[in-house]
Amino acid sequence: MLTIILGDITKEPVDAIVNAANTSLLGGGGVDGAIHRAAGPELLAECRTLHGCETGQAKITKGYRLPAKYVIHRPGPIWRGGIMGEEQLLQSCYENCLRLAVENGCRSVAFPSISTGVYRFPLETASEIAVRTILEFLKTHPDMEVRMVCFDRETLGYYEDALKEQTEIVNEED
Ligand code: AR6
Repeated sequence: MLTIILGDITKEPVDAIVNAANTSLLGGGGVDGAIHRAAGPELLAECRTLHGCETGQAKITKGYRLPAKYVIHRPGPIWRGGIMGEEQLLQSCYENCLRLAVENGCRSVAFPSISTGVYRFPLETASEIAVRTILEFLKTHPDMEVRMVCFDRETLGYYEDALKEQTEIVNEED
């Protein structure tokens, strides 16, 4: 099941939350900063042992002081006008995180809106890619619970519209 909510991902009591990280894995602003603040210094200490993460890779750590058991760290693509394969990169970002969650026995995963903050990926395209990729994954993992946690109402609106559109497409195909 996919649910779209307004909220703060650091408060989500799920098996894993996804961090829109950068390749250093040593923290930053936005959701990354919020996750590190809420998890405490032990998270940064574990991240230091991972020696970064290339764009295209995802790495998992414990959640420490977070309600979530794990954090999946995944740098999203930086938007460079759409000519650098950003759309495909964003899709693989959601796919990698979901695969890593399954490999670690997670049944519930929460995502932030990856790349649509500092990395400036347009919300309309990002929300369409995220929702389509998650719904595709759920076809083969129907017991998994996936939450998109939007931090502001504008973002929430885009993801809700994308879910509505994708659901209508699926219904038309039936
Ligand atoms: N819960 C849920 N979503 C949040 C939260 C929160 N607590 N805080 C912010 N957001 P961004 P990016 C939303 O910039 O574009 C960092 O410095 C935010 O409103 O965090 O992938 C990293 O270290 C926006 O909708 O991530 C990287 O350097 C969304 O999360 C870089 O930013 C993503 O915004 C990554 O940029």
